[in-house]
Amino acid sequence: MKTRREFLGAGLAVAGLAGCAKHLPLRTATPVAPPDLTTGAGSLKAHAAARGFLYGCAVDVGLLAKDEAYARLIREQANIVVAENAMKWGPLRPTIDTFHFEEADALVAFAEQNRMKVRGHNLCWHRQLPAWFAVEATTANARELLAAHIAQVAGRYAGRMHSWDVVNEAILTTDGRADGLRDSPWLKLVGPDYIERAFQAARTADPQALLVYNEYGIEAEDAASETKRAAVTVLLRRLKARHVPLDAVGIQAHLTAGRKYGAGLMGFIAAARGMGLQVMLTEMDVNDREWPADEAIRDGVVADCYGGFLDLALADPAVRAVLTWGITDRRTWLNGEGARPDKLPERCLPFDQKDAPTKAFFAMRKSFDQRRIS
Ligand code: 9MR
Repeated sequence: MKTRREFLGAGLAVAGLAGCAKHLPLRTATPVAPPDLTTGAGSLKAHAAARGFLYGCAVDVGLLAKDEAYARLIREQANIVVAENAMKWGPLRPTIDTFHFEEADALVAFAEQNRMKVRGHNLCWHRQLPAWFAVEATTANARELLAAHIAQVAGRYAGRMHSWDVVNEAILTTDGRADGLRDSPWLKLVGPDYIERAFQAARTADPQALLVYNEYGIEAEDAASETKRAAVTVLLRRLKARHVPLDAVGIQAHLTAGRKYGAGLMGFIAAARGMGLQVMLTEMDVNDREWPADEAIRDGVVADCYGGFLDLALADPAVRAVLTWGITDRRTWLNGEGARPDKLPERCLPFDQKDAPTKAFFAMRKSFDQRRIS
């Protein structure tokens, strides 16, 4: 992919080689190079902004530091970023009293230098807890550990964050509890009110950031998603009824090409809107692992899935941000956890292994353009 500048540069070089362009009759003037249609005014962020919402992506902060092409792609396309891992407990806090803020700080600095917004992910989750947690967190200290962690981490970036995923993935109905809560370490150590404690601590630490409950597995038209959506809706209602400082719900949107998305998703978004919540698609990608190796087939179904899902979700004005979980197929979690049986790399993001825009990029942009603005 040539950048706009490279294209313009190439055009000027051609004009220079042709020489004396000003003496040529207008009809035969050196043709101007075609505009680069996927950056600048053609970027995902520009098309999203024109329809009143944000587009961005999760960032591998280690890669950002050493790979200029990756950094450029993010600068060109995103106006909001989130650390894929750097702000989680595990990477951030290798011992109970040591914090490694370098990568998290670097992402916030990158965003500010490039006038992007930043999301924080996340303050309370059952995964990627540091190894010491299982040994040192107890029913006696867990409340204070959670509150102090949130005060320190959200407090460090106070006033600079667009939003924080305060609690991530707290519902798992198959754990069998009547309230649908996942049997997580936080539930075991603090009790079911760990969720509202986390939100209260986050509001105190950063009164400006939007506070988000973020969840997966609530997107599809199937029984498992329906059950989980119902449980998440009950949780959100309960938090609102108790005046917990909750501003938004994040729908992760890890999608599967070929699966049906529809009325259930729309009902969930409308219910959130009815509670006064914003909605963000926080981790969108489309896995192609149920499809054969043929690349044209995979690219087609992945693009259709992006387009169809975004056409649905963006029809609701509560949806204010769309983030993909990565931006180039060079860096996706989908080649690790639950990779394709044939181990071929997934073709799941708006840019391919060579950082060229995929069919999914164009499908996304088309859906963005179709959004009605009120
Ligand atoms: O993409 C992340 C991957 O690099 C980590 O190894 C993994 C560890 O659990 O987490 C991935 O991100 C997850 C996100 O934090 C929460 N929602 C699901 C994402 C994919 O697993």
